[in-house]
This record gives sequence, structure tokens and C-alpha cells, in this order.
Amino acid sequence: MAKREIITLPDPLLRTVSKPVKTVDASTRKLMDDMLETMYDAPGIGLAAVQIGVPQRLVVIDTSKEDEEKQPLFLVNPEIVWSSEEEADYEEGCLSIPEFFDMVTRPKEIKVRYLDREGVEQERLCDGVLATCVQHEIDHLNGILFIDYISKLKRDRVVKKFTKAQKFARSGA
Ligand code: GNR
Ligand code: NI
Repeated sequence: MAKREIITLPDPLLRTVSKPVKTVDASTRKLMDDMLETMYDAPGIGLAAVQIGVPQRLVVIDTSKEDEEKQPLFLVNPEIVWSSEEEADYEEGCLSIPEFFDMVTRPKEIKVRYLDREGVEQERLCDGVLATCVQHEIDHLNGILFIDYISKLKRDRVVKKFTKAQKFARSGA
């Protein structure tokens, strides 16, 4: 496994729609292992391939607690096939928008269909933090970020902050 660099706002790749994976093979598994290592190192509870600069529909998630056994989930071409009417608020963050957090309202429960690490189709009912995380990651595959759900005023402020920071980093001023 190898740790990769996580891209951050305002990288335009974060706004691209990732391409479906045609076959789940050794190279797909290698890429997902790199994603998992990068996510654990960050640390984070989920990561989409586009966040390491690879616009393919691949997601890794692990919402297990520090004192629990690791529970990595590998999702290839994930699709939400059902979501509950009931909604839940959760304070979200994103490794591509470091140190910014805000409340987001999303369906409380979802059912996700995906191919697993071996390319076998699976369906899983998700609630709690897992439901939030799966929705957050599938949004990444569609070029959507959690700041798209907050007020325009707050969003513009955070985008501006990261755009400015990047200019300084480039100029070395
Ligand atoms: O590590 C992460 N934590 C998190 C917390 C609340 C809602 C969503 C997330 S996902 C985030 C990692 C990330 O940016 N995945 O794309
Ligand atoms: Ni994210």
C-alpha cells in the first residue's frame, strides 16, 4: 500500500464527475488499498478516489471507532437505490476542505448498491454516521461537496479562503 496526496479546494478535479469502473481487477484493488491507507493516515472515515486525483467511481469507508476492530468497506460504482423520508442533521467535514465543519441535513437512512472488492454486487442498508458518509462520498463522485448544502454566504467565504491560501502558497509570499 502507498499513501497518496489528498487534493483540496479549489482544485477543479473536485468538481468533475467520476467515471464508472468497468472491471474490478488487481489494479482496482491496489488503488482502493492506497485510498484506505491515505484515509487512515489522514485520519478520515471515508475517501473517494477523486480526492487522490483519480476520477473513478471508487469509495472506501471505515466508521469503526479507534478502540474497535477495523471495518473497511470498499464500494465500486455505488448507487443509492432508496432513501428515507426522515432526515438527520450531522456536522460534516471533508479532507478536501481541511478544518471547516458545518451542519448538513440529509436522508437519515439509505440503501446503497455497489460492487465489492471482488466485483460482487451487494446491497446494504445504512443509518447513522455510515448513511451520512456514504452520501457524502457518492456526492464526491458527482462533483458535489458538502459546502453546496450550506448558505451561499458561508460557502463563498470558505472557497475564497482556500483560493487565497493557494495563491500565497504558489507565490511564496
Ligand atoms: O473524515 C470525514 N469525516 C466526515 C464527517 C462527517 C461527515 C462526512 C465525513 S467524510 C470525511 C472524509 C472525506 O472528506 N470524505 O470524502
Ligand atoms: Ni469529503
